[in-house]
Amino acid sequence: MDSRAMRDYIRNFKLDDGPLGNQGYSRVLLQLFGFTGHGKSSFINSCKYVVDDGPYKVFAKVVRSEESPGTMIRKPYKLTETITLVDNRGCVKMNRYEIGAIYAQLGNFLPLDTKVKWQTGFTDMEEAVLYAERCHQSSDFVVPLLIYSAACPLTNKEDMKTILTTARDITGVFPIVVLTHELSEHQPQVQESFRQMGAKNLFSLENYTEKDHFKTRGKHETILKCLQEIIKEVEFWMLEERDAIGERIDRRNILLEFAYQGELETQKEEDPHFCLLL
Ligand SMILES: Nc1nc2c(ncn2[C@@H]2O[C@H](COP(=O)(O)OP(=O)(O)O)[C@@H](O)[C@H]2O)c(=O)[nH]1
Ligand SMILES: [Mg+2]
Repeated sequence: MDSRAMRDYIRNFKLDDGPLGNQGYSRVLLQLFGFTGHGKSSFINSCKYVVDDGPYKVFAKVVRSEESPGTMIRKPYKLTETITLVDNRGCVKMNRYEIGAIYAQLGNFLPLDTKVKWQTGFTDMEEAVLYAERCHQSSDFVVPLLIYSAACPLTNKEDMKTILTTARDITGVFPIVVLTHELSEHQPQVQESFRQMGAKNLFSLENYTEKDHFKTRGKHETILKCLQEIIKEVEFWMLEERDAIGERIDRRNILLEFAYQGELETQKEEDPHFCLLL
């Protein structure tokens, strides 16, 4: 397919068109996650650029933490009638709380476009999840997208693998890996590491950026191709019979279990005889 055909395919994709219909889902949420500075916001802007096919615009800005200390905003960007990209808060340290918060974001258990407190414990997490239940987010088909810079060789593959598999358990979909900075000399090594971790859907690309958004066929086609392949995955998953509400309940339980175990470990570190009663 050429650029125009890919763009039309992406723009025209609808969940209703599959043989089983939309099965209770009204949109696809591409849930971006990963380390701060690896190119999440740039990827959103690049996707808008290639799909809208207009002048380059900055939609997703870098939200500096000092602007809203202790809070986070999950910002949605509508790409097409069906597809919305979500700029989740990036993580810096990958400690237990950050990872718990990433899972809550990925599973779509935190509200969109609202400031929410950064959860630090089980009760916080439970409250946030109960709140999200009222926002009717179960009609979102969630696809996790790990944005990772190929300029950063992986130092802890075990931790990354755990994050990928837990993200799969919480969303029902193994994360699609998008490697940015594809021109980096470390790219082959980083790509191989992710393959070893079981990432089958792996895309390597160079984002358009504020400084360099000179339109090239190569960049346009690579980003369009990535979006097209993601949609094909969604079409494939939608061939199976699904239960939007049931899936959500199962995943909420996985998330709360993770938060509960985290709370237990923290309390035990403080008091070895501690026992959390629920
Ligand atoms: N060379 C290059 N720079 C990139 C790429 N993606 C992002 N950047 C730059 O990396 C910096 C951080 O990107 P940003 O999108 O804000 O990362 P985020 O924190 O994950 O949202 C910015 O200065 C971008 O211009 C890429 O693929 N190649
Ligand atoms: Mg950002």
